[in-house]
Amino acid sequence: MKNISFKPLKDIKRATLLVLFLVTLASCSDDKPKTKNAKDMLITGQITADLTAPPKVPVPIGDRKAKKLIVNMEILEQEGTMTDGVKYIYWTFGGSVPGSFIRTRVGDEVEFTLSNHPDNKLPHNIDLHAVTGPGGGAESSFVAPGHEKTFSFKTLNPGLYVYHCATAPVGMHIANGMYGLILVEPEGGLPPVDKEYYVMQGDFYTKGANGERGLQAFDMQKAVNEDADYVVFNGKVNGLTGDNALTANVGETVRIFMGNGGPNLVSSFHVIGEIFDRVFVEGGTMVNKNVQTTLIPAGGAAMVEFQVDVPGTLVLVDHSIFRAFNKGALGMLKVSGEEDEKVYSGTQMEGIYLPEGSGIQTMPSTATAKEEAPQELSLAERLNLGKSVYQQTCFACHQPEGQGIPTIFPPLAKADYLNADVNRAIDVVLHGKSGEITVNGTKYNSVMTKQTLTDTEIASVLTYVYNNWGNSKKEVTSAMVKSRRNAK
Ligand code: HEC
Ligand SMILES: [Cu+2]
Repeated sequence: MKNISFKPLKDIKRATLLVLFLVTLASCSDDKPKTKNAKDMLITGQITADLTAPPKVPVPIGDRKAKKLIVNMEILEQEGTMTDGVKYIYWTFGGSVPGSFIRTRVGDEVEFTLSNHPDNKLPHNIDLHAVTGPGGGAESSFVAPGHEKTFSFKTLNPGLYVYHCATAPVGMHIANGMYGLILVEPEGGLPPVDKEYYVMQGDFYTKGANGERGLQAFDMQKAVNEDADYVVFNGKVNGLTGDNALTANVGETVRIFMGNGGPNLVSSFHVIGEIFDRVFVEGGTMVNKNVQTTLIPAGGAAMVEFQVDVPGTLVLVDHSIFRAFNKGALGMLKVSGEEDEKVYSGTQMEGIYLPEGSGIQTMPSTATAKEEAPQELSLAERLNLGKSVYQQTCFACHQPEGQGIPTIFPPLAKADYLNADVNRAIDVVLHGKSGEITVNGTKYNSVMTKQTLTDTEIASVLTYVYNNWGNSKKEVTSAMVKSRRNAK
């Protein structure tokens, strides 16, 4: 079974021969999917690997011969931004999360030098899933701050592999961002495409809840409980949106080298508005076609390829969908070019895929609920009714204790905006609110939809809000709401 190439079949005779061959192959039990003789493949010369930070990847290997490939990687522990106002100390391979992309071919002899920057606090190492050998290199690469370690390995199996730190506590090192991808191209290289990108999902666990400001420490207990505060692409919320969005032109074929560092969660990787033409399942050799969502295990990867046919914004998500809209697992691929009404004729929308509440929400133009003659309730009655109104409507955005979600939903607890002007607060609930406002020193530029509530309900909910969470204890009556409603 040497040098078989699958050329288009020209006649029945060849087809019969092929069937016979396949039957023989299937019965050949010791067949290994390894590239033949990768172990003995000759090395011609030496080059230094060009490493890239995500979402970039190094240039394709093409048909270059197997070589000695020098890889120099430096570990850096550094502060970065998880999301607006939230900082995190990331531990990185090469200064990025995920770490630098390594591109090799089968038969390469990789000489890997791992250095641990002198300013770092901890020892680290690397376990490359592309290595055949105990620990994937972990033992040989264990390195203290200010030192470096070198080890060599031969790439035997083509595929897309995860690498990660494996220093105890292993989960913590991975949770802090210590993972990346190494691609081992098959003999002759991968089929050429127009655009290649590097994306990795990861889950993060912080002492504070999602969005809580300041420098957030790693939370071991939440990590053990697999209760992630952030699930993100390329190390942070909005790592692939806005200026960081991926790009392509209509007609181009895009290949995403998609990995999942975990440490805990598996990814149901999906691109809203596309179908994967080809998926190299689990980063291996098997190709599946016409796939909507592909599962990427923690510590696993896949190569997905698709041609983009129409302009617009495609949205990358983990289809465990709360992770996408509430924890950050959302990225964008902006496709420019000519419309093709044959393929898609709908309207283009992208804002709706921003975090919940800050995206496009139209202000309903229907009138708010009416009541014949607003009744005036006692303070106790208003507090009671107000609490239930709050728990049915307001709390979804402003949160159970009025604490809000930084930069998305302003707080109502100890809120200077609320306490400064009661009529303005009534107007917000009556008519909704959009545009920039500053609450307790933080800017919000979002949309609160008009609330469909009666005057009595509005009076009650505002009285409840004013009389809780350190607010000014004002009372709002139905008559006050009524006069604002009629004020125009
Ligand atoms: C769909 C989410 C949502 C719901 C539900 C909601 N709000 Fe808001 N609210 C917002 C957003 C967003 C803003 C800021 C609007 C802006 O940026 O201009 C806001 C602003 C406010 C403000 C002014 C800013 C502040 O923090 O003082 C008040 C008061 C307020 N909301 C009260 C309420 C009350 C009371 C309810 C329930 C009856 C409610 N909201 C329901 C999203 C919501
Ligand atoms: Cu480490």
